[in-house]
Amino acid sequence: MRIERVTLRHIQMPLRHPFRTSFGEERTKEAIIVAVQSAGLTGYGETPVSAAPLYSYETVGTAWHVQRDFLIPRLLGQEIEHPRQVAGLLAPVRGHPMARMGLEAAIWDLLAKAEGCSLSQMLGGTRTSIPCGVSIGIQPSLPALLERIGSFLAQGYRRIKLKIEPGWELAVVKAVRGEFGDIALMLDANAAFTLDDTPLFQALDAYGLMMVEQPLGHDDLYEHSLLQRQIATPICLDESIRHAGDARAAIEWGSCRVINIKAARMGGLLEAKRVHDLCQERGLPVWCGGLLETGIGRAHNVALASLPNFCLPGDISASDRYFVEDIVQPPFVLNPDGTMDVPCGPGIGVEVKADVLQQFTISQMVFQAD
Ligand code: OSB
Ligand code: MG
Repeated sequence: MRIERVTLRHIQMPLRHPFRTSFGEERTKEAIIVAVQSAGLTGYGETPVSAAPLYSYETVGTAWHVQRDFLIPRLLGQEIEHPRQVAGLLAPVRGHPMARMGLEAAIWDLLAKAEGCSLSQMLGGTRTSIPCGVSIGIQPSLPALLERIGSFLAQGYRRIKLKIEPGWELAVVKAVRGEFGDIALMLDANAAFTLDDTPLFQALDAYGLMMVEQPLGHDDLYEHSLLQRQIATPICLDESIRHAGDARAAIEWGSCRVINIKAARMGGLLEAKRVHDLCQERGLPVWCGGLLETGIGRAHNVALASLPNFCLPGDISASDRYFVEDIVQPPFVLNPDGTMDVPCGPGIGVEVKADVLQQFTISQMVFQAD
């Protein structure tokens, strides 16, 4: 298919609840929504960047610049038969995985729609529904946190992930175990600790956590390997794993026992699948992380999470956990058993609501092939 036209939309959507992590608080979900058109079909993708470079170095501004000036010119007018060609066309550009992801994901959707198959099928997915967890930000107080956990458990979520930072960790875990007993519980530090905090992680071993995510440096593998040797709780890496090469090093060095796969962090679904396949070969479980995506990015995440080695509940929650109104129809909903159905229609399998998308768009740019 010839890439005829690409549209970028910078959107801002109010989040239903502020999301606070060790690196900051988000009240608004920002993203670049990418639409790629060919032969009367439109494929959609999402670049889930934030306003500030706090989770990753990319921002709305850097992603827009790199897409507009370097990535889109390499794709416009090209004949693409399989999404794997995208990585080749974009190979001369270094880094900027989230900028790449929006474009690559839109082309996956476009080509799946052209073939009349679902994105899940095209990726090699085997699950028709996926187990869901929820990631809960740092709360203003302990009672507020306990209430929030209670309401998510009542909805059916199968595992709870708590964001932690220095001062919001051991006592919180103790209180949560006291209130809710043996629930599936894990922590995410977003790189807020150092090796000096090893005794804290040793103390957390007593609480039977499923895992602790990214306790140390955002770009570190070595110190995580030292920490993992000294604690029983499995370490899960998020920020540090940028591609299959990092995953291989982390496995060889014993830096983690679980990997959080986010296609946006890895530059696309193809690289995410590579990490999935490698972990499957090496016996590491993986789960699908999230970046507070709209229904478009969520659809890509759900399709990815239908691959066989996504055996743990991920950070894929229902649309209503994030937004009053999602930009896709139907919205993503949680089944009472804590699972979510994998859409089976062509491509991402959900319709983009043009009016709602327009309502949240603050700027837009169209690129046309000659
Ligand atoms: O570290 O996994 C993370 C959200 C924004 C940035 C980083 C992270 C997160 C989440 C939320 O944990 C996951 C989600 O529900 O999308
Ligand atoms: Mg994380």
